[in-house]
Amino acid sequence: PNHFPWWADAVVYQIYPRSFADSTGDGVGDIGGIIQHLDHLVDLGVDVVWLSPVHQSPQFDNGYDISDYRRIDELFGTNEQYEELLGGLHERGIKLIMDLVVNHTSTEYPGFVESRSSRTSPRRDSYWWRDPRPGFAPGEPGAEPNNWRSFFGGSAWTFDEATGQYYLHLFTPQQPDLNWETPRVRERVYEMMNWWLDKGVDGFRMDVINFISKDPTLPDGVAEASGAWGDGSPHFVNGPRIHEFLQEMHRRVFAERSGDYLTVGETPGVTVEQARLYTDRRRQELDMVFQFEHVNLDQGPGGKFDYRGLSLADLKTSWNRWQRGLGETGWNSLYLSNHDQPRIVSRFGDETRYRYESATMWATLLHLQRGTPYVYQGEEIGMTGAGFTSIDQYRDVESLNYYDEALEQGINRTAVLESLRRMSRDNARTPMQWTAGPNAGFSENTPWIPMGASHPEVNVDADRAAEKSVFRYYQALIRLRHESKLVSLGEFHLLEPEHPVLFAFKRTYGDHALLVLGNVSGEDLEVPSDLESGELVLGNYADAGERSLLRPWEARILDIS
Ligand code: TEU
Repeated sequence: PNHFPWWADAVVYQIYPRSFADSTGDGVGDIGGIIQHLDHLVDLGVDVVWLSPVHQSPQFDNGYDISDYRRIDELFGTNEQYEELLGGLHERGIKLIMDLVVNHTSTEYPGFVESRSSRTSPRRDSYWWRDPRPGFAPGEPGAEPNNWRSFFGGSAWTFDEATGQYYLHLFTPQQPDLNWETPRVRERVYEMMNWWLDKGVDGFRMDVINFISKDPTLPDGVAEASGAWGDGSPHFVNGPRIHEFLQEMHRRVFAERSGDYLTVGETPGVTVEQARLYTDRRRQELDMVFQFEHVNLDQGPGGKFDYRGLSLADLKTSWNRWQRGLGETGWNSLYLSNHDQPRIVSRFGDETRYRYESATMWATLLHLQRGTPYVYQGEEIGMTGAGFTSIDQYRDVESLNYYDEALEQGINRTAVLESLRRMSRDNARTPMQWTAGPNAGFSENTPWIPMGASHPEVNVDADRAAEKSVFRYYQALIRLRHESKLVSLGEFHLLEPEHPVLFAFKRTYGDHALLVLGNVSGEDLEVPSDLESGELVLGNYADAGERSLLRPWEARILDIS
């Protein structure tokens, strides 16, 4: 039955608040700035906004370290302004989902302050505290309770002098992991979720939600072949009680409610099989998840800075597996950009000669799949990577830690800066480019992070006035999804799986069918003769061209019903 929920043909827009628009002149984006640009979202045609965290935070990880879950940080504004934003979006028919960061809190969260105050604190079991490894003196290398590593470098454990124990943090030492084994922890999370839903929030994007269940014995991970690197991920990714916890969350938060909500779990390391479990609507866990297979394809075993380049065949295989695997049961999110990923036009496209063509070609391949597309701020105008050349321009803790670690390991500075130029999260975090004015209209004062290199040329005003407008192309893609059940629900069929530069697939729904073609290269491409027919629905070149040829980065959608 195709009675899918409202989000089956919805498009979500992600706002990274500190880089969207600054209304107070302090160089940091804020809620007032978002309110000033709501009509940009209306024009684009999106249905939902996912707002990255604006809660009170010491900002060690740009707000993914929360110290008060019910208070908006003054850096971004007030609780009243948040309610004004919520009202402003709702009156425009746009929903707002909140970033839910509950795998960990900030070390400044009162519950952690209490937990660390003594071994007998009533909150001690809200986090993961462990003695030094037997036979080791506290603080001595190797004394950490296990060999898990933080995603941001170093051990996942920090020694706390006051109580002589270590606490677990999969991310920065300022982001201690909550212990979900403790019922009170879960209760507090559900209370907080209900508090925000009662205020009218329309759902949540759940930060690393598949990390919340750990193997409570916290066993050592398998030290990778490269030596000391302890990979604890088998013991905290998709852990033993994850489905139990998510089903309990659903019962305690959503089951009694009748509104139209959206939940999307960020689930690094998830497989198609696991995603079927997370998103099978009969299991009442999550509506959809962010998987990471396609955004890890250009990396080697050393992780994101071990750059290997993208093979199109791998991407076609991966996307086909996800489209087919969640074709009957479950649901896909569709994304190529977010605040953690390099900008797509610089990563997999051509940020110079064919910026418009490659941005719109990738958008076509993504938005014509079955699933819910996510548009990251700036993606709709083809914004490019930061183009930073000095470590002084970077702000992201992951990037700064990598720079120090890599230099310590003897990797030469040029290579490290090249890795950052390509893969740093700051590539997506340079300020949104609105106008040709100072700081591209983002702020009247010096922004918290340097403007991206493309800001003089690439901005909303210039793009929307241009002959070749990425924004107008995104409008067309989003309109197509809203108008066509085939686009939102049709079955996916990959074509030409072996072709090295042609990405071709079909979507079928009843007796309708669309053919989608993308030339993933900067050269002309001969189109296989059986893919020439059909009525042009949308293309990213001004004229229809020849059916036997795809021009550089050309995308073509044909009705072949
Ligand atoms: O990201 C989780 C996550 O998987 C990241 O470690 C990601 O793999 C990495 O950034 C890619 O290099 C979420 C948030 O999106 C991220 O911004 C936070 O830093 C992180 O969790 C901790 O909250």
